[in-house]
Amino acid sequence: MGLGDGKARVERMFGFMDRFLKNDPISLQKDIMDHVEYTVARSRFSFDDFEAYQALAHSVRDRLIERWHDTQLFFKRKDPKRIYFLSLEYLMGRSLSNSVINLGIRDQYADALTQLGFEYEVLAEQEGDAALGNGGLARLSACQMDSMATLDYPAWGYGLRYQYGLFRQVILDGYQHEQPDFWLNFGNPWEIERIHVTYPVKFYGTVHEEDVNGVKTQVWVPGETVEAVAYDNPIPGYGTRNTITLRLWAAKPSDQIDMESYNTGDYINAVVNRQGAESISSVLYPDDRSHQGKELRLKQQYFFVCASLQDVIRRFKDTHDSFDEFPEKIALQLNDTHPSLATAELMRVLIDEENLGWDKAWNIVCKVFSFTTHTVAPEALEKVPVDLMASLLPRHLQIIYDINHNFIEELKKKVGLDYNRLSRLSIVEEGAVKNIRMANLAIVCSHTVDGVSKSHSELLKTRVFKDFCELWPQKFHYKTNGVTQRRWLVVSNPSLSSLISKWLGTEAWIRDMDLLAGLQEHAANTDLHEEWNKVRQVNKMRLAEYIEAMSGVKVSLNAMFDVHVKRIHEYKRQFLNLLGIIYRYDCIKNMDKKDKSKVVPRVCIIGGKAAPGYEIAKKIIKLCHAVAEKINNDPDIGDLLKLVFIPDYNVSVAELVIPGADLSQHIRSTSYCLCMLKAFHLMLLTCLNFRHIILCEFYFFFNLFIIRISIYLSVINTEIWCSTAGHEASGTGCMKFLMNGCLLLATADGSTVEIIEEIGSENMFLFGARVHEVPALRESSPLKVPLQFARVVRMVGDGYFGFQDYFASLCDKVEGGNDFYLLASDFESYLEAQAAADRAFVDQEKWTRMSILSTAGSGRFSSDRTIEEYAETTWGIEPCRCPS
Ligand code: B1H
Repeated sequence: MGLGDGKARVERMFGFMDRFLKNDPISLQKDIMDHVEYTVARSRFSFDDFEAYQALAHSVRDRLIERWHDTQLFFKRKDPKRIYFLSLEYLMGRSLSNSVINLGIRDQYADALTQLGFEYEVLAEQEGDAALGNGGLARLSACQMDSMATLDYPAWGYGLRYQYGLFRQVILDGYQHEQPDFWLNFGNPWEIERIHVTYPVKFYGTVHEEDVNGVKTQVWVPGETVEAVAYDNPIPGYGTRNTITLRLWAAKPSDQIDMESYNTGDYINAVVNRQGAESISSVLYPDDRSHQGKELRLKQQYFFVCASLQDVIRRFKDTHDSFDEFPEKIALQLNDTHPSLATAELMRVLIDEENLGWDKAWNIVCKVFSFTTHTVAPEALEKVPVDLMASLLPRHLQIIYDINHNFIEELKKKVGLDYNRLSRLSIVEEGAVKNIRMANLAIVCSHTVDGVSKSHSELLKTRVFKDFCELWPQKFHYKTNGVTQRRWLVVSNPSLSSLISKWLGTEAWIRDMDLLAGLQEHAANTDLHEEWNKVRQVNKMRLAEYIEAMSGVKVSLNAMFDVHVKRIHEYKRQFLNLLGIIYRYDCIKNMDKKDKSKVVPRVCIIGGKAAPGYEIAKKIIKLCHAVAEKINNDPDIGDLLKLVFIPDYNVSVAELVIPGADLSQHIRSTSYCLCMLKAFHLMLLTCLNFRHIILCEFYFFFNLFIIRISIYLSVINTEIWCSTAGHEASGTGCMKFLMNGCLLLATADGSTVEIIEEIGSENMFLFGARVHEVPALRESSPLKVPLQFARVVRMVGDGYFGFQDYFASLCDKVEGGNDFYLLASDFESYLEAQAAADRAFVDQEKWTRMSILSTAGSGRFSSDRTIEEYAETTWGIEPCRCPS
């Protein structure tokens, strides 16, 4: 017999309130052991570390669920304006340590486990990473979720539950190999499958016009239906009961059975074809920024926005009768262009399903969307071929055309018949292949467009979205990225965190990072120096052990740990780092004994994944191994220089590496103009296929001008530099190192510009051209390739490290005027910055002061600050704190 209905049932349920879980060691032990027996289904007399981890994770999950239910109920009752964050990627890493820290029960768990005969740290290490994203953009989403929960915002994250996350990197003989990431194979205690929360998502088919009550109506008859199933990941805030939801969608075959295929007698094939639906959420695309035109990628994008919007609208309709209130209650954030189909989808739902009519629907759409762009290069902006859109989403294509038509008509009233300008602003790109420009769609439909750093914002205004910024200057803003100090200090560097709290006399900085500035007044205190160095040395020891376990290389703790970890990309210039290491090796090799005694010992650590199809990036990884092989086995070098590659760099490896770094490199190229030149050439090629007469005439004259400039630049072999306009929109790795007291060796672009403002250039090692040097550089043509640079490149090219043929194309990239990322011209200033780092390192007092000032100046780079700015100026939402 059930509990009955209605009020009686609720009252009966409240009778169970005292069942809330307790956090004393005995209760925790009992819960863990219950999970060993009933969830993991192992005997309590025989279970291993992984099974203990699973039981532990489930007991933490129970506590998360309690808070999560309370929070969701509270939000429902209060009905505040909500933010829905749409992102195709989240790099969550591990959840256990983060959860127990945010729940405030880490020490209780550690005690409980000790009494059971287990070590908390050992069990925490059992967890694999959730790697549903590529790099900076995806980790940013994860950090921002943590901040939204901590700051009590009524927020939901939406994304895709990929069956396979980012590939695992395996190194064999120094070459990268990719293996699938079977992250769900052993279950995932951090998610809750919501089998009752499912929505149909439709694709393909045709659109025809029908007369409905005298009104001409477009009717979409889709050809395929797939079911989206929700998986909820509770995200706990720190210092609050609030626990928000990251809802990820998995694709399942639809229940709507296609009887015809079954009736044809081909039962087996009919069943197998149904399973094909699951491929939509099967795999994360590795970022090589070239998914354009891929049907599955577009399907993923639509699948996730369609399911998310159905969910948002269903929740809204639960408590509201009219759509008039929609914009007051809902903010939808587009994380880059990947979810920008949500704009057309919301239009479709409001017009075709809710019958609001175009004007009302458009009015709502324009008020709810905001868009963050993470892109620097115009040619990297996402485009979808019209043909593909027409086949997969025919109704959406119509809507996009209508949005564009209205926009262009309005534009004509404003700017007249300036066809060149109209064509640049248009959502539809004309040409041999017609494309939908997803960024233009997102901008036209959003009330606010944000960049991710101050310098990125300049770039948006002056280059990437110049036309749009001139048209709608009030729309464009920026919110400098940040990272969460909970993950990147409290979880990953507990001893430094305790030390900071001790010297500040409070733990309040964990929710208010600006308080770290209080360390400045102790920056010269010798007691703090001693404690600071002790903590840092222990972290270096942990990293050294890891290096030895991974690569067999023993490293000296007296050496400077110089770390360069991020995705491998030419613009991130790991090759420049390697050439610098070769130069250092060559110098040491040619030194006499006396000079050798003055060398500051270094351990150079490089890590990162190359996109599977990115040949040059893969060669850089191989070169790193080839150079390491030579250096690490050279008896003339000993501990003066070591080079190690850390395989399969991911969030949990970062948590170990970052606290152990003395110096970290953020040395991306700051040249932008050459990139523009490439874009102009692309435009030229596009123009050759242009059918539109007026545009073609314009492009003809325009391109004559461009060709002349190109020839001029290549003849005089000069590069135009502009250090505020780089290849990195922001960069967030540097912020994690900064807050851990690691010194930065960097170029002045992206977020580094703002780090300089916070800690001063005297506390970093900067190199590369600066803004005020640009005019002089323009005149100093032709630029000479430094001799040392030519020499080290030749060492690689001539086979000093073996694999001569294999590395030839890598050398070609920087020799003979092909040096697109300006390695040669930055080489001397790079070596000078490295030498300055050496000098500072031997002056321990100076180094420690710089290290403390780095942490002290990192307050601005908390994602809490970023999220507060979004909440106040873009989303218009207020905190909604669930009572404890
Ligand atoms: C960033 C991406 C990105 N910008 C396409 N753009 C992708 C683009 O799989 N894809 O198709 C994946 C990722 N990622 C990064 O965002 C910027 O390069 C960084 O500078 C920035 O710090 C980060 C977060 O804003």
